[in-house]
Amino acid sequence: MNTLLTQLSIPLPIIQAPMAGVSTVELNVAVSSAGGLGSIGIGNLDVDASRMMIRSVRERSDRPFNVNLFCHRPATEDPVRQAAWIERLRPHFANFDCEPPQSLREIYTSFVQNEPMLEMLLEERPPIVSFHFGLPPSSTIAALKQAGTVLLATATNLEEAQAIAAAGIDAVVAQGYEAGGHRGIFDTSGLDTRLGTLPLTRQLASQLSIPVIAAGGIMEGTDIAEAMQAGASAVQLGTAFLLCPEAATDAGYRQRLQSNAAHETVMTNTISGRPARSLPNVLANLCHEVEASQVPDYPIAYDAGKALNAAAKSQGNFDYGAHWAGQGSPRLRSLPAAELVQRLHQEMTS
Ligand code: FMN
Repeated sequence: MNTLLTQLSIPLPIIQAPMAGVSTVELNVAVSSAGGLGSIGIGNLDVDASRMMIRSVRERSDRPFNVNLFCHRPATEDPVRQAAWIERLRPHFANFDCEPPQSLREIYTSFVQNEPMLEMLLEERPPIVSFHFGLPPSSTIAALKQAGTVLLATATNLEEAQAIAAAGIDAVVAQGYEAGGHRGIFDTSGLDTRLGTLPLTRQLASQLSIPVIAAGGIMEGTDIAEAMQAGASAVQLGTAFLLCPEAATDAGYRQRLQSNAAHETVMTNTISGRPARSLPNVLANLCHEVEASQVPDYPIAYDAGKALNAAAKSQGNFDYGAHWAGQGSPRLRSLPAAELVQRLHQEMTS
């Protein structure tokens, strides 16, 4: 018996990854209605916008859904590094006749120190909450569990997964190096073992007593079957949903996902300040020129990246976007989300 599916109250072992800024209420509802688990990412939103998004999901569906938060170590201000980063980007802004911002700020508040966000969650009581980049304080975990919330958290290695299990989290998302978007690694200054999805899933499933959800490079039903064979109780797919009409993927992003760029994803920290797998573009590729230590902390660097992308996009240039995408991108399918979930289910069982 798959206890995770019982815990999550879903029939299919398919989770649509939370993708802050890209996964919409519509995507969530379509996936949940098809029997998977839809997720919304609120790591980039303030309390009011998060509450509205949760309520909007509830108005459209009575299915379970997942709400995802960022638990990164709060950024350390470094005025010298930040000023140098602004200067490095100045010529790129000049390409669009724009001045860079005079200073950069921490654009997202980490959930590890966001008491009002916790209060909102305790009031709204979403059925499932997941954490990326680390864990919140144990008092926060206890309060959410007390409210009956099922908790999930991302791990990229065994040590993180063991910390997640020890903290009382219900299931771990095993995020392989293939995965699109931000790497959930807790400490970006430490060693990154860069384990692929299947080896990581096997390792965690054999070492932990909590269920494992495999994430990274899963695009087709056969990938799901393989991940389950490796010990996963469910899978989490992000990139696979990027071309769904319900996703907020913009036109430039969609176009690049369907180009040769999809074959050349890069793990870069120059867009946001944290390693993330992206389609190659001018901003992503800066990681080949600079030392990681030259890039401001996450999400301070993201403030500059977003400003530069806005300047470029306003002139029809898509070379500076946060075009997160996994190694599975060349196998992307452009289908409505419910149809994609049905197709994945058929493929995994045939
Ligand atoms: N994971 C999170 O926990 N929170 C996020 O907000 C988030 N945003 C993402 C945005 C995009 C566009 C993508 C592609 C992934 C994002 N991820 C996020 C990572 C996913 O949770 C998941 O680990 C990843 O998508 C799995 O690999 P795949 O993209 O190859 O399916």
